[in-house]
Amino acid sequence: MSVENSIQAIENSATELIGRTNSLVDLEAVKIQYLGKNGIVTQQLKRISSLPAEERKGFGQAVNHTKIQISERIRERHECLEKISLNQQFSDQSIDVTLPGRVKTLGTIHPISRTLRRMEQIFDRLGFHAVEGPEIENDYYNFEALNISANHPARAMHDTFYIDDHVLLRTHTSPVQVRFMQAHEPPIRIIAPGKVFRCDSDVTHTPMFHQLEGLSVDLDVTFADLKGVIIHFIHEFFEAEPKVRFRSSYFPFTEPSAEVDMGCVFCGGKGCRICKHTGWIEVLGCGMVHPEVLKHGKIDPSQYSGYAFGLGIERFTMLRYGVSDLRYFFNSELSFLRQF
Ligand code: 2NL
Repeated sequence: MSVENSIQAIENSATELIGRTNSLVDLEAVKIQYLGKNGIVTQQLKRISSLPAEERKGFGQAVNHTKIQISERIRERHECLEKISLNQQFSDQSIDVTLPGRVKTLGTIHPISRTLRRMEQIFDRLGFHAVEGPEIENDYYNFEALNISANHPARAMHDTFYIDDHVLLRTHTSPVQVRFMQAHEPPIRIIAPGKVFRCDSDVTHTPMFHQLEGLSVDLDVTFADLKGVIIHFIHEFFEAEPKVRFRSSYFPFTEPSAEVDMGCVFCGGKGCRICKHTGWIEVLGCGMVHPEVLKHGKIDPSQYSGYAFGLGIERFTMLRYGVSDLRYFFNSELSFLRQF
């Protein structure tokens, strides 16, 4: 083989090796193998001094040419491998913007809160302002001020949670209204929503439930005003105009007193399971504030009159949303709560 041919063979084998490298590390190894201090090409250059003078020039030129060619192939391959690695990096790190996002589960408003807000809105438009008061009360505000005598069955241990002889969990939100009367001159137009507690637990009773009471005290307030407000409220709340009837009843804190029934919204009055085949559903209690209760509220009954009413928020929620069991409101079952 001629000298030129052997140099060409070195170039060919280097070119082939370079073309087969798949990483910059491999390429660097080939570079060292050929152009390094003890590389194949470098060794050829070292041979020059041992050649006869007339061969040196041609040999030197051939080796240098090969060295330049190999360097150029390495440079090209380097560029190519760098591009491949960069593209690999891009595709590894790329973000697929078409993938679905992470689902954020949002909470929902509890149906009791929804009903409460709805009631507050309706009464707000009628000029009633919502007020709150303590859930832990004393027997004066919970019973005495409401004309509930000491021997009244509601005062018994089995109906009321007592903390001690005089301190208890309120059994209705009426104490809020008594406190409000004591602190404000008429005209008074308030609603008192909130938690109430009774020592009672079965399929249709929970020891804690929610009540909304209303109170209006002014000059010349009559039962007709009460009827107007209650009928309007029922029509607004149910977004329908069921019949409403006032049935004579008794509460210690109102006189006269009435219970209010509305035509069954489920059967249209024909009779069904929900209205127990009467065509009527009892929804609230009301009446003209008893003069003794006005006096406890520091209001002169010879000058002012007032009406009051009380309703259960759970019951209204069940009727509006068709909830069949009271216990759904308290057992935190997500499949139930997510419907609202
Ligand atoms: C019911 C309905 C009612 C009242 C609550 C009340 C409050 C004051 C004065 C007079 Cl401060 N009355 N509230 C009146 C009538 C009915 O609740 O079924 N209760 C057992």
